[in-house]
Order: sequence, then structure tokens, then C-alpha cells
Amino acid sequence: PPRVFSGIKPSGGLTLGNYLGAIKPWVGMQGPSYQTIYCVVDLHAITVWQEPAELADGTREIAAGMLAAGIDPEKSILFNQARVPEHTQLAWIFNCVARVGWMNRMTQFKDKAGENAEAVSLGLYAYPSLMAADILLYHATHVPVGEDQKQHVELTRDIAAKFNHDFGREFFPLTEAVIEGPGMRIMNLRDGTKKMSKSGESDMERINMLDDADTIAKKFKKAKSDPEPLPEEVSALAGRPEAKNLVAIYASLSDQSTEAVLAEFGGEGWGKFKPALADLAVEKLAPISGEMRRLMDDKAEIDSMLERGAERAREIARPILRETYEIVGLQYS
Ligand code: AQP
Repeated sequence: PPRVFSGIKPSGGLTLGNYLGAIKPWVGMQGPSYQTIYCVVDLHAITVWQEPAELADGTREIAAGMLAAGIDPEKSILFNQARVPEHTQLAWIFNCVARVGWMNRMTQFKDKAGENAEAVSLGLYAYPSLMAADILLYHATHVPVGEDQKQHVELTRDIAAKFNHDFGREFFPLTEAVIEGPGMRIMNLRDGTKKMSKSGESDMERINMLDDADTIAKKFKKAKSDPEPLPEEVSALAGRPEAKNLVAIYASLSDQSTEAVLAEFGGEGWGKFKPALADLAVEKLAPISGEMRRLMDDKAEIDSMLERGAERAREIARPILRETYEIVGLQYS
């Protein structure tokens, strides 16, 4: 079956955006149609400063979130990136294949670096090359990601194509981004034009998977909305980013279409919709956060699960890296 690879950075606590936009669809891809490989990409996290004392626990939290949400370590390979050194080995080769001009066009780098592009880490700049290595180390052909990662998957194809061309062999596949349907980009609760992020400034702008029921209720109550009631028609959500986001979260959590949510709540005010949304979120998230806490209590168990996953990942990665070295003419022992 075609191989799927995707990952999450342990750069903060897991958010509702990561869950609805990534983990939930990944759970659905497990099964006979795909071989699924999911990774906690800790090497990507350190492209910006991470407190060493918190990084290992952050890695365990993301792994616990994936397990609690339904990633099954028997059906999928689940591990953390640092345990498989082949990722960085292949990334170096890709640093020598990719062109500086390609990196200069990456919009995520421009967004993250902002005004300060001279002072960010070299790792942040080279991030897409490591991401290409993550994917191509397994010859993965399908990468489920949010819309914001599409450009990086296209760059992965460019790197694969240039490698294949330069060395005269069709060795790396041309990977496809699998973008989930609309509504899968969960926005910031205080500003509906920005995405919900782990590392956003204020905790009030996101729902963390480990938030308790009162915190979830408070965050939705204080979430920015607008003075209008909910519309009857989906088209009337245009130009109302906060309303659109809250309706999309409800639809995604309840596995319904936006139309169905508006059929139920159209014409109602926020005083009715926000508590219903908070109740739904608590109902869906409480079992996951409970299981996450239980898993995180036993660090040794999570670590040995990640270690087993890493061993399985290396069985695939090692021969592909070895062959890459041979193609390039590097001696390897
Ligand atoms: N708000 C979101 N809505 C939908 N999907 C999202 N993803 C992240 N935020 C949202 C998806 O989650 C996967 C893992 O993302 P990541 O952790 O590797 O990187 P990110 O997209 O940069 O996540 P954050 O939360 O915004 O982290 P920080 O703040 O550290 O940069 C990806 O598939 C992503 O699309």
C-alpha cells in the first residue's frame, strides 16, 4: 500500500487545531489502504528556542495526544524524529540538492522570521529540506497536511525531481500533499484571520487538548464573535471570519457539514451557540485529555513505545539512506 508520512512539532501543547486539522484525519487513514508513519518532529521544534527541560515532556505530550486520539501503534509506525538519525543524514544531502533561491520563496519562513530574518536560526531557514528528508526517507507518496504546508510538500517534489535528474535515477517518488476538506484550518479564537497555533502569544486564542472543562467554556465564551446572529446560509459566513471559524469547529467536532450546523443554529445568537459549542467540545475532548493524562503519568511506557516505533522506522529508513549514499558516491559503514 502507498506510504503516508506526517508529523507534529513539540513546540508547545497540542491544540484543537492540531487535533481537528491533523490527528483526526490521520486516525482515519489507518487501515489496509495505506502504510501510515506518524512522527513527533522534535528536530523541527528546535528551529526556535525550546527549554531543554520541557522538550522531552513536550515530545511525550504530543505522542500521548496522538495515542489518546486513536493513533494505534500496531497499525501505524509512531516515533520521534531524533531517535532516527537517518533524518538528519538525508537532510544534509538535500541541503546540497536544494537551491537557496527555492528556500527564499518559502512563505512560512517569511511569516515566521518576520522583520528579523537575519537573526533567526539557520535551521529555521533549512526546515523544508529536513521536512523533505522526513518524507523521502520512507519513499512516502502521500503527506496529509494543512493548506499552510502545501508549499513545503511542493518543495519536497522539487528536491526529489532534482536529485533524480542530477544522479540519473528515478529513486525518490514525487510526493502528493493530501489536503483535508475546507474548514480544516482552525483559526485563532481572538482573531479569525490568524491560525490557531501552539506558540501563539495568548493562551486565550487557542484550545489546548489538556484544557479542563471550565477553561474550554471560558475560552469559547470570550472568543471573538460579531454582533450578528448566526446566518441561515453558508454563503452569509463570508466576511465573518470569527463566525465562520466557530461554526467550522462545531461542524468538525460533530462530524457534520456547515449546512447542517446552520440548519440547527441559523438565526440564533452567540449566547445560545457558544455554550452549545463549549459543551460539545468538552464532550469530545474530555475522553482524549483524560487518556492523555493517564499516558503521560507513565513516561517510561511512552518512551519505550516511541523506541519500538523508531526501530520499525529505521528498518525502512536504513536501506533507503544506504542506497542514497551509494548513488551520491559517499562511503558508508
Ligand atoms: N490551526 C490549525 N488548523 C488546522 N491544522 C493545523 N495544524 C496546525 N495548526 C492547525 C496542522 O497540524 C499539523 C502539525 O503542525 P506542526 O506542529 O508541525 O506545525 P504548525 O502548523 O506550525 O503548528 P502550530 O500549532 O502553529 O505550531 P507553532 O506555533 O509552533 O508554529 C500540520 O499538519 C498542520 O497543518
